[in-house]
Amino acid sequence: MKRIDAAYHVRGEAEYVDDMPLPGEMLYAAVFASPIAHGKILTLDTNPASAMEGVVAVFTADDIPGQKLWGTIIADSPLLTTDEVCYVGQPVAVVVAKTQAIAQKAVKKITIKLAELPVILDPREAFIRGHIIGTPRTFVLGNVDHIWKKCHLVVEGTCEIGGQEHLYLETQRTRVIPLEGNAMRVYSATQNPYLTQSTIAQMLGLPCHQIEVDVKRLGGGFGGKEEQATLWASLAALAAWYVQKPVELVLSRLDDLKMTGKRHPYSSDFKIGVNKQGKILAYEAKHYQNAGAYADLSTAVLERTLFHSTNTYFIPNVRIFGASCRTNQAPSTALRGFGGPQGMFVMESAITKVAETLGVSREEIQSQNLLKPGDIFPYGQEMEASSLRQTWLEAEQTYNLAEIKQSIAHYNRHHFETKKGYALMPICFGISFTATFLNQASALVHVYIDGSVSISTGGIEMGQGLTTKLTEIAIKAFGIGEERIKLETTNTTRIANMSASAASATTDLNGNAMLLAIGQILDRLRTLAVKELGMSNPQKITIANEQILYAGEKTKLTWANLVEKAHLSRINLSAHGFYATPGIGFNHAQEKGHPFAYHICGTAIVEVTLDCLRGIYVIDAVKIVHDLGRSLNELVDIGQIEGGLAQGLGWMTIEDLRLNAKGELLSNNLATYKIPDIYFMPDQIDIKFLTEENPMITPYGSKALGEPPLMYGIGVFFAIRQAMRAFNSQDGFGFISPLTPERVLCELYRDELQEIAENNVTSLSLQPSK
Ligand code: MTE
Ligand code: LUZ
Ligand code: MOS
Repeated sequence: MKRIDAAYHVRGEAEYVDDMPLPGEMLYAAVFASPIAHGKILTLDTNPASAMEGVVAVFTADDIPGQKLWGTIIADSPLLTTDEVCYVGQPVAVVVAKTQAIAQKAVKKITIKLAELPVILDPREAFIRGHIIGTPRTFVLGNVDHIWKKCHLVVEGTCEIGGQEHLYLETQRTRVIPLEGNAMRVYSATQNPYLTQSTIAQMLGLPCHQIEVDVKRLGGGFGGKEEQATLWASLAALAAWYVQKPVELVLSRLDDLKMTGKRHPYSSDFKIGVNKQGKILAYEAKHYQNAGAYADLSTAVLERTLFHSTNTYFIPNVRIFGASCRTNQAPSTALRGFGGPQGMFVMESAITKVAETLGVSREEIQSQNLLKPGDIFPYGQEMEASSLRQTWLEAEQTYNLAEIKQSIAHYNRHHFETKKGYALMPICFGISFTATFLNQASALVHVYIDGSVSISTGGIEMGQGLTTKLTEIAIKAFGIGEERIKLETTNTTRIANMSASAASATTDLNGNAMLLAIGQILDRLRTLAVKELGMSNPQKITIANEQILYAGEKTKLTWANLVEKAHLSRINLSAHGFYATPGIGFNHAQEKGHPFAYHICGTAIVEVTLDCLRGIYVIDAVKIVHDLGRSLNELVDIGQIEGGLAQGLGWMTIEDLRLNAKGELLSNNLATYKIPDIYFMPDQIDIKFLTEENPMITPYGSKALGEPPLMYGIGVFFAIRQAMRAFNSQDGFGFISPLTPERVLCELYRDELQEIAENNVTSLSLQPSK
């Protein structure tokens, strides 16, 4: 089956918030935001804005009748701030005007006087000062302290890991329509309709049932609309509530870049000990997470960092520490991988340092420490997946690793100014929200008398192909044609209390809820069918190609006439399904449990060529073996793998978020923040799937897929590093991401650059150090 919305996208017919028919008299909101990263507000003058022709109203925190703070985990974030500003771009006031242009002009007329306060951007500094969100966490397995002295080699190091911008195509956007009786309908580009509903209700002091949130699809979310769409929706709702007219709030790209949070930067320490054979005996990591100014999802992101801190390796003695550190930048938030990639990067860095110190290949260390089924993760769960080693071996064999290594060695012997490198990147990613209660979903299914089907779930289509996958599931479950099935918008009046569409679990959760609803309807239809056919066993009824079969044999009944008969027999053709993932849980006091329903595994080989005179590199190939389970739609899945990979490669290499010391974002537009394009992507992307059915309860043996492929991209860092070492074998390249061409150059010629700096040299012939 083709992707359901492909044709709409290609024809430009796909509806987003902006494509909804304009209501009469729509007003536009714009946000006045803090110009500095930290300060006390002395005075705020909104009068010049209010006085402008075309301005309808200006709102500040004083106008919020209900709760002024919001946040899923810790409600510490002001919707509009009053006394203090804590990051550049923090909302202070909302202007509502007749046009977007007037609203934006009016924002510029607002004046604010601030007394500047110290700006902290470094998570370690925040940690030392005790600016910590939630409580630091420590996962322990075995006892590292007893083991260090028994190790053949112990190495230590530090990683600096950059953030990442989501760069969804559709910027944050909400349109709010007031309805009769103090109700409101909210069209919002959010991954989290219930959070939007409940936050608006609490802000206005209304019951949730007064707020209806409706989402057709997003122009990308990538985690950036899991928590943070809520703020903009709430501000639009506040305005619409007061003026009782439709109000739209949309962030321009530049405002979106400046005002919204990004992937968490981390500063981490590692210590790793191995025996003579390279078996890892002990591993310790300390993660200082740059959480930004408010809690947002940071403590959950940190938790996932801890869960994935040993990546694909079994290590008998482990201690992982992590702290969410409050800094003066926009609150860091969910981004594909949700802290997992950071934990895995540090682990891979530690292994790299071991391999470099011992003078062996990375994969020699990696391969002998791979998790086997039954191995224990530091968080107490047993590894259940048997496919990890299989993906590793298949990657080695299918892509002929021996030959790749040989040809790279050969190339490097015969080239001086360009060098090649490769890296293997195995991944293991836990599927389930780590907050167990979020692993629930519901679905509402109606069969109409004409045999057509309407399906609502709590899942959000954000480009990941959810609609296509849910349709595939419904087709299979009902045994009817695609044209019979319609996936409705995601709406809080049809589906209550949904979790965010996130954690790669949207199809698993919502698909299972939908199957439970469909199952109820099918049970009723089967009972009717045996009656109609004069048969006895409803279990023998199946439906295929819209034909009703009994024991596999065609009967006189079709889908269409069975449904019609059901209606005439007063049989309920609607059902609500509810699903909660069984068997998961976590004990926070002990930091042990079974948080994940299952794990996703795979292995990638990344190959690069580095121009050692310029620092620029080409990603030659990425070759992946991925355990996909039974695919619901292979085209969608390939798209997710390639897209996730692109995002991972970009995070590690060219996506360079820069703030100055005042906390102002320097990479604040698409000329200074570069993401991978078609030319940056490797010419060769090979993907091989393992297709064993998922033994866990998922729709038709499928496996979750959305986030894991991003983590294959981590390999590129170590492939480039290897090429760097082929040119300049000095020790002491940093584990600092992103590894931009500029950074590569600075690292390759560190000694020369230092000489320039120290001796005020004006010209220098660049030579590799050794
Ligand atoms: N793919 C597209 N095209 N757009 C997106 O916004 N989000 C990613 C991933 N793939 C995203 C995407 C993220 S962060 C997640 S958690 C999953 O999709 C969410 O969808 P799923 O649960 O259905 O995999
Ligand atoms: N969101 C969340 C997530 O709330 N909990 C999670 O565990 C998670 N994991 C990945 C992405 N988003
Ligand atoms: Mo994805 S980071 O779980 O939205």
